[in-house]
Amino acid sequence: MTSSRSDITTSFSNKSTSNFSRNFVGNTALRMLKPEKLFRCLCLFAAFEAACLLDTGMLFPRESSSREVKELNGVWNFRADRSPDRNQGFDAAWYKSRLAETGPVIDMPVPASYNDITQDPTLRDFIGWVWYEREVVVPSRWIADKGTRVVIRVGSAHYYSVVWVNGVRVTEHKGGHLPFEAEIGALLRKDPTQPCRITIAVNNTLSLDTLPPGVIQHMTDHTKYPEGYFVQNIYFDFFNYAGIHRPVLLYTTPTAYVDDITVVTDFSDNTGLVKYKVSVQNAASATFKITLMDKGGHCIASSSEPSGVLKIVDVNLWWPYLMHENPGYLYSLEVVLLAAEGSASNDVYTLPVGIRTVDVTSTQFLINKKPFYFHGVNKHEDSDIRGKGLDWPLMVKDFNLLKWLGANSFRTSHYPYAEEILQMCDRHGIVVIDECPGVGIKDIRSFGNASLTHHLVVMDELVRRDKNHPSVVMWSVANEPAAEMPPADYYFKTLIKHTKELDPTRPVTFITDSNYARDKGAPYVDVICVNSYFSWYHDPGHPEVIPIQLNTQFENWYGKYQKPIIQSEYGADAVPGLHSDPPVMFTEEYQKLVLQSYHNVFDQKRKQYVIGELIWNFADFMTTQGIMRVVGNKKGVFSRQRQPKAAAFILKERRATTLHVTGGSVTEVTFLAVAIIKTVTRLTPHSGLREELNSDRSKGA
Ligand code: BDP
Repeated sequence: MTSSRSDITTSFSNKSTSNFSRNFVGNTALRMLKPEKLFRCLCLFAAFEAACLLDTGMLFPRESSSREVKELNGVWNFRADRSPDRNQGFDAAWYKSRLAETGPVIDMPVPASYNDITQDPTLRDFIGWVWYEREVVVPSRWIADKGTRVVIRVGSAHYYSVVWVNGVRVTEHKGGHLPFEAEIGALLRKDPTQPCRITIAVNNTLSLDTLPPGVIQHMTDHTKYPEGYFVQNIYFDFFNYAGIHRPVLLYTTPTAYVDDITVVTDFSDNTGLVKYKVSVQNAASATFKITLMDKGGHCIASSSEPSGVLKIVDVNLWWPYLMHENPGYLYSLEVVLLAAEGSASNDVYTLPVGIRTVDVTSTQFLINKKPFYFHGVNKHEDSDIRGKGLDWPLMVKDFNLLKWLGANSFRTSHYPYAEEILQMCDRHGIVVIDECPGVGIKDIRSFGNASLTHHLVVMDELVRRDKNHPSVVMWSVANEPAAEMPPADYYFKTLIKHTKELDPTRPVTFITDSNYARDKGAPYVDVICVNSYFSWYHDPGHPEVIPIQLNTQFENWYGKYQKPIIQSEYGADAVPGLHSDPPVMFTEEYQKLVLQSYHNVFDQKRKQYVIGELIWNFADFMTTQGIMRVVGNKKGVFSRQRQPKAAAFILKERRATTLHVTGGSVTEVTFLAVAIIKTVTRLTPHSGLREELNSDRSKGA
């Protein structure tokens, strides 16, 4: 298995070779490179050109000597538009005056989902427009200084948002989970005596071409439903939380400002390379001071070019947690856009930079050219009361629990997580598979042009936001789409190609639960990510089938594609405190047994081509009500309140003994299990397990 590995390595930083020379004329760092290093370096820059397809950047707002940030978190005024067509707010122009002047308002925290904040079930399940408002005191110097740009930024709101400042519409945005912003300085200056009143209307309605998709169903039988009754159908298994989920803030920049930075990193022996590209706005003739600093704040490389290569001698690479004694090493790239003569100020932006490479072979996932095994979890942004709202205590607790578990990675199932979370991953060396909200693409109409066009834009926005995080090692464009449907071929071909054009430096995947022989998207992915729930949705109560079924699953997928495989979901529900021996479904013992049975197979297959295991799920989470869910999904190894179930200790122990062992070099072997698996496999061929599974299973949604 190992002999051919290096021949077929796909380097995700080395793909495109066009158009590089014009970037580098006069680049001293590049001229200093030895000739044999030049080719790789130039290729990397070409990759970069491809990565910069978007017009404007979306840098995380950071304070600096030229930038101020004012957080608008706290209690906002709030009203749900309960009119039959949910349009009263627009008809009566609620944005034109104080919200309290057009009707009653209640207190609503930001950031938070609004659903679980009150005792009102109709607000918990509300579908349609809700209105948020607050007044802000803007520092007078921001207004007085015409050379200051003032920007409003919303970290994320579900799902369609319109923003007004003092009654003037300043921006709108389709889609949750990703940030959007608008410059409002000129507007504020029009009448500096007015307070700054911010109104944000947010609509959580999902349709066939939103991400995730959904369908509004109107119930017209008035013997069964009241007049105007409708429900939102969704095809995903988490509560459809809504509201302003991430911080809203104002920040400033000088008029001429750093709009975007892209970094791509590489290394050779002990020399690191940071290829960077800076783009600016409103600067006719920009001059720069670029400095790369180590952790101690010492300058280790510098340049005065808007793009170039910085060379780091004795580089400290960015390593995953538990793969190195000093994981998550970050340098700081300070970009100073020097003020043109006569203009007020420089712009300063500092970007954390981790130097690492990612490569995929037919059997391995390499980080810094070493095999990496995803000992990970799937998560949700989900907790009591705040729903999907960003919550610092919860975030820090979750990172402590990840480390306690010995987890080195997670997937952002099933949507992009807050940037603040990715920053923690960068710092702690937690590896991320970054997933877009392409979850629940089950209806054939969701493969149409409108859906695809929106999906491409969402990938633009996701890559633009997360491209510089060293922790992000792979993009996932969807979770469990109906990949056997005919239009899935064109859809995934286009989507994955587009994502690779945006970012040739990272592998691309989507998560499948389709039959290996009929999955139309799998040919285009770099890594096969497969979900299965043997002995749960299929053969419920029979964990003894796991070894044969899991083994068959892996052999089938690898046999067809010869690509490395991640078990991207596996698990079983356990209601904390329910016990039974012999184990039965929903008890802690059963959940333990399922995990152990999966692990035995992983430990065989990781010697060949299995490169990771992501438990479903890190913690219990809320879902739509339904006959399959007992106050939410209970597949967490922690409860929703983050207390461990018995299964958490299984993972902790497992990772304490096997974490350092990565693909191809596993030492501990359960020979007996191998023998049993082999025998049984020969006797019973695979029979389209997932199909049966799908027909057996109907979720709450
Ligand atoms: C998988 C889905 C995940 C569900 C899980 C389950 O990807 O969102 O929560 O099943 O049913 O198929 O627990």
